[in-house]
Amino acid sequence: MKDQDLPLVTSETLREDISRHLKLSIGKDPNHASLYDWRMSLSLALRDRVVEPWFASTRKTYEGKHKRVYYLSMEFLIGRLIEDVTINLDVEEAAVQAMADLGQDYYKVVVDEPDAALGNGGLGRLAACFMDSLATLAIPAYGYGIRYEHGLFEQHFEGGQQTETAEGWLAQRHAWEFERPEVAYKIHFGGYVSEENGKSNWNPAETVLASAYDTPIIGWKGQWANTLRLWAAKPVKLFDLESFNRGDYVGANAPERLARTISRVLYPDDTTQDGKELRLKQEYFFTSASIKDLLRRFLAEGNKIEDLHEHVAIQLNDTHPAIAGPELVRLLIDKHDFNIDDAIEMAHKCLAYTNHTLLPEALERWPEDLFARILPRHHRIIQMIQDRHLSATGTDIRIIEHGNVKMGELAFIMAHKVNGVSALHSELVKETVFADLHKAYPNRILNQTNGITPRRWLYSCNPALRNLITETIGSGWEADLENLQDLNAHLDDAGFLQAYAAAKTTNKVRLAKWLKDRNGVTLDTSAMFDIQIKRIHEYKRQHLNILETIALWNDIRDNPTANWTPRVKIFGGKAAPGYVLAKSIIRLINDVAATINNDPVTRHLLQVVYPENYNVSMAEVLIPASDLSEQISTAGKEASGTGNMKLSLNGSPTIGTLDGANVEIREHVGHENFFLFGLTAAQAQEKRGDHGYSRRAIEASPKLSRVLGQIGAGVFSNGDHHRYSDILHNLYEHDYFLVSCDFDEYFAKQREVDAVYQDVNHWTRTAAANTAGMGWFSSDRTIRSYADHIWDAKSVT
Ligand code: GP0
Repeated sequence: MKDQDLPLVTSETLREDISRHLKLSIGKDPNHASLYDWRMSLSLALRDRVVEPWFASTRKTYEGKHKRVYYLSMEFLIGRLIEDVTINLDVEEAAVQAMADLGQDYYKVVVDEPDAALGNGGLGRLAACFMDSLATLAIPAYGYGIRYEHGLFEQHFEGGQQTETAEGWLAQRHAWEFERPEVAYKIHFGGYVSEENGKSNWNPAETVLASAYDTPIIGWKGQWANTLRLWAAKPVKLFDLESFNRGDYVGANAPERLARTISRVLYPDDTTQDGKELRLKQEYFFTSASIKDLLRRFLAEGNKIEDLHEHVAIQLNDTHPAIAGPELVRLLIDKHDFNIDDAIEMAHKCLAYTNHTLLPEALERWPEDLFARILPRHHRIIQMIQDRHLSATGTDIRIIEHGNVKMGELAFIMAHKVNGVSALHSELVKETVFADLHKAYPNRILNQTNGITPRRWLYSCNPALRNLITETIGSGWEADLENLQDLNAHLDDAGFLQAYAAAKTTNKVRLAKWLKDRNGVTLDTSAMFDIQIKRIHEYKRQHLNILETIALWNDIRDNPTANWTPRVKIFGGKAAPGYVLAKSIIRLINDVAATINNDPVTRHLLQVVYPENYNVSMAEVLIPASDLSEQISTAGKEASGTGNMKLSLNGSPTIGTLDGANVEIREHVGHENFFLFGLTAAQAQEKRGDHGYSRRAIEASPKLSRVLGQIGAGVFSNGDHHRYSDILHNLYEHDYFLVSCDFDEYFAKQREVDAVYQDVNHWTRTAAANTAGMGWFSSDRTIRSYADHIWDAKSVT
């Protein structure tokens, strides 16, 4: 990539553009403009500056006939965009100045933007980081997804219990997108297949329109921009005039309601699937529109369909878009006269699939009758794909089995490459979920360890550390994160360590202020900020953390004058609305917080805070302020984690298990800078065969027995003995996630953390070593590796 000069953006030109947009696009006089009006005007003025590089990128891709990457994902967890754009265009200073000249506070405007929360967690945020890196690396790419009217629900706590309300980011105008009414495809469902002269015809029962909305995604220094194209469902027929004329006004709206339901709401389940018809329709809806769109683009450029794989790489982000295989096969047969074998072969060369979990409840499978009813033609195509696979491999590994269509098997068989998301996870993929398929296709599985974009997750969210890094090693690290290694030469420099600690304090003060404004709580910023932020799930073991908190509380009360290390335990995360035990864990954390925070004996030493509605924007405030990163999943269960990378990069050492990418983080930052505990994946698996292990482990641990006894006695529930019987029963009787077995080692490791924290120099060096060692975890590295090993795609120079 050539480092061309960005067009000069001064605060004056930007100010003029903001004023013009306020007047002509928003229709407001400055005297009457609201915060919203200013935000729209600023966003539009910034968007104007993305358009040129966006056009230029499209032109270059077209002229050079470059291969394009199509990233199909049900989720894109974008967050806010103003800062993203000012930072990538390097116009933050100008924007701050321009707004100040207009009498406005830029940062107030920035935080007024609602998060685009079109995802649940790690999987969706990974897609967003990948879009950032694809643009930064100038790899021609489209992200394809759904323009949900309602993103992930908003979480509230009522009496400590999670409640949910609908999220409404599109209630306001979304300034970043361009509507493309001319780009629309008919998407069909249901009906039946008829045969005519050896050709199959699909006679669908239902049709909706997929209508495109484009958001340009600008890379670092504004050198390249790609497109995030999201599909909204619209009715083919706007309105049923006949019903209206009959006086049936509700019925008249039926076509519209039916269609819009498809892109109405993001399913809020993270790593579980519940086989709902609407979900299958969503998957087919966006996948079909995307495949039709990429074929149209490919043919419009005058290419021959036989060369498709040389110009198109399609990445399936999990199995949600796995129907892409049969859909592409269908279109090649019906519209391009391929025979079935050639069509399958072509689809195979274009498609690759990423697996994100081994949890059985996440593996998508559809009841065959439901599947055949919604997608009758694809059902048959899948049978043909299966037949060919069975005879080619001589195995008995089926896609359709026991009345289910298994999307993992479908994705694996159709793809030319299948990847896991961390070294450990990819090995487990080979040994467990896809063991048989791996034997049948031994060269198909490879690893691509996840990464995070350093632009959002350091440069933008942590200006204090960003400035120190640049002062210390110069700029360049933003797009070449391995440069952070140069910090290693400064780890024994007292001045550097002092500045490093000061940056952390700045961020902790910022977080404390944020929490004060939001929740009215006051934090001791010299206390260790110990943070666990992620979806609430048994395998992530937030309950292990809160049980350890209670045990620590007990110990402090037993001996209040000992040399304790003050801690603030911070939790953030949502539970799937139907996940009863996860919701119980949330309530327990809030109950424990209410008790402990009111204890005059301990409250200067131990505090628990759990701000509601954790999202990308909250992460941007919490992560830079973290001292300790909790990555305590049961080994073998967390595919990778990416929050672990963000925290470590921002100078928050990990207390964690050998799970997911923790293993690789520990190698990169150095074993001495990582607080390891717990069973390994192999030991965990073995332990499960050891009947009665949890009860024995609890009985062998006085601390844990005491804590569980307190919970059962109602210490945190106003004397209610039964409020947490689900959690207690689970721990005593099953404890599949081995909380009981890892408890004592976790508690002991926490006390080791306490001791190191008291040695300020030692602690700061540990934190800084984390930053220095994390360069490899840039999503730029991940994307380069996908480009080389899966897509055969190149950066445009
Ligand atoms: C995995 F299967 N992940 C799934 C899913 O449905 N949703 C989801 O967010 C996550 C994994 O749990 C992860 O380990 C991983 O880093 C992420 O996908 C991206 O690969 C932590 O969030």
